[in-house]
Amino acid sequence: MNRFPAVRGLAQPGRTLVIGVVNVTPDSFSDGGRWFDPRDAIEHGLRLIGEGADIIDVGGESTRPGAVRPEMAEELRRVLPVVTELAAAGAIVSIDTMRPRVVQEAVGSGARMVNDVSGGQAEAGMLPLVAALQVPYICMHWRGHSTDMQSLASYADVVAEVIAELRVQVTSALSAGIAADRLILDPGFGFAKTGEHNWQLLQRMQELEVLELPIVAGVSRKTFLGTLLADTEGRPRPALDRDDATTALTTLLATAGIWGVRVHSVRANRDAIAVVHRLAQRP
Ligand code: PMM
Repeated sequence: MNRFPAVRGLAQPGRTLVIGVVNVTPDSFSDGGRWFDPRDAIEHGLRLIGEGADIIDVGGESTRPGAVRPEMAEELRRVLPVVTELAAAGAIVSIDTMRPRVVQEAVGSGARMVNDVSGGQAEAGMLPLVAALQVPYICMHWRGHSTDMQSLASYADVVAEVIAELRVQVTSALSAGIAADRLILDPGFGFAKTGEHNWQLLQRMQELEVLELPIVAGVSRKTFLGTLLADTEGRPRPALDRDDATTALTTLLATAGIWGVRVHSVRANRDAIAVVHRLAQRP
């Protein structure tokens, strides 16, 4: 899958990059509340850097299905101290937000990259701002806010439609002035997608290559893995016990040449990528 293309502004180590997640939220499905205190979030981010994360993605808004959006002031209060400290410690920090104002302040505090799950669709000011700031931009496939996104999970062919809709989002990003070599695409696992849609996207990830841009995947601990690993009574596996399945997917995606993975458990995923990378070396 377009084997590790370089993104301007980021190092390219010749393998799949690891983006470590720090959710400064009370309600994320995967780790909700664990890093809500900024001091805990900073400590956690530093730990992920120690485990080999290439990028730390800091977010202050939960996007779990049905989540209520925080006020902007609250989002800023959550993320800015964490961005400031992790950037000061030398990390490449990505800000996970749909709000231009949060991007502006986070970049002012040291963030060097933007991860916008709405891919520029939530707020009109986002794309021109990212263009002006000249930072790498993760543009995710998105159909609507988390409050009602599951009702938007309807496709005749999920892969073809995600590609077509991402193409429109890319055109908007380029017309706003974002350089093509700063764009990274994400099919948006779980965002307006059922588990079945996620599996189809994973089975046909290679088709996203037609977009000719680096691809990142965020499957870590997501609900479809909980469903896959349900117990004999049909109870889904809890989010914190889905890391082995996440690592299995990382191994497969890295083997296929994906640019990056966004994960909670950095060490296991980084180790899997090291194995894939070593196996690919030929004498
Ligand atoms: N998933 C979540 C949040 N941010 N960003 C990108 N680019 N891709 C994703 O799949 C993604 C994201 C939700 O998961 P979390 O609550 O575990 O952070």
